[in-house]
Amino acid sequence: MAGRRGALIVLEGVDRAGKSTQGRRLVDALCDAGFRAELLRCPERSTEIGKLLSSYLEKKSELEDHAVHLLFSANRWEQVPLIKEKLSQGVTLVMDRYAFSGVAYTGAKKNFSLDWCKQPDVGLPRPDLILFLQLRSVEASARGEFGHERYEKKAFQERVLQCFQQLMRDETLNWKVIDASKSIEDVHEEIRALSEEAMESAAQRPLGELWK
Ligand code: 2DT
Ligand code: MG
Repeated sequence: MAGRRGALIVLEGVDRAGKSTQGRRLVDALCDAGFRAELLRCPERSTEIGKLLSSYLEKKSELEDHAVHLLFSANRWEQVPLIKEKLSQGVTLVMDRYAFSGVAYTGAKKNFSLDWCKQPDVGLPRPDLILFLQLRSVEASARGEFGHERYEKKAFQERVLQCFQQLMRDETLNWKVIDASKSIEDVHEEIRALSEEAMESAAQRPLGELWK
């Protein structure tokens, strides 16, 4: 149908939940089914800001906590023109992390309120669907050792999960909690079905603004 916009679908969750695997699977399945779909990620490490973030995550550089929070947000804003253009062309976008990771990871640090953390992302394109891949930390650790990037520590990840739980109480957003301990195939089927529903309803209404 001409003029149908694409849907903005976000995958969130702690490290190891399977977001990147599921994001690729989802985009492949949607494309195989004849939809137009593309994968984007936050952070997008290829831009100038993304390179600063990548170096920070790899612990090759230090940045002040507020400053790095704003850089993560800026790295989303720099993708907004592309996001809007693709959606208006009818391309569904699957995002591997988004503003919710931004809030949850900074909010897990000491002396940050979730409210402060949300402010720089107010007004971003509002997701039509947020798939939260839920995995208990024992199961996440059972998937093997964490990597060596910043934040890849069990205690920190538990605080991140608590922040996500708070964000999920916002009933104005379309959160769906997925049991990420199931097989790759079962998780995929569930999120593919939810995504097709979201694409159908997104086509009926304009793109909204986040936290506004
Ligand atoms: P991956 O590239 O493996 O997903 O790790 N993060 C991410 C933040 O602290 N703030 C943000 O806004 C975003 C999007 C989560 C990226 C790491 O960066 C953290 C893990
Ligand atoms: Mg990671």
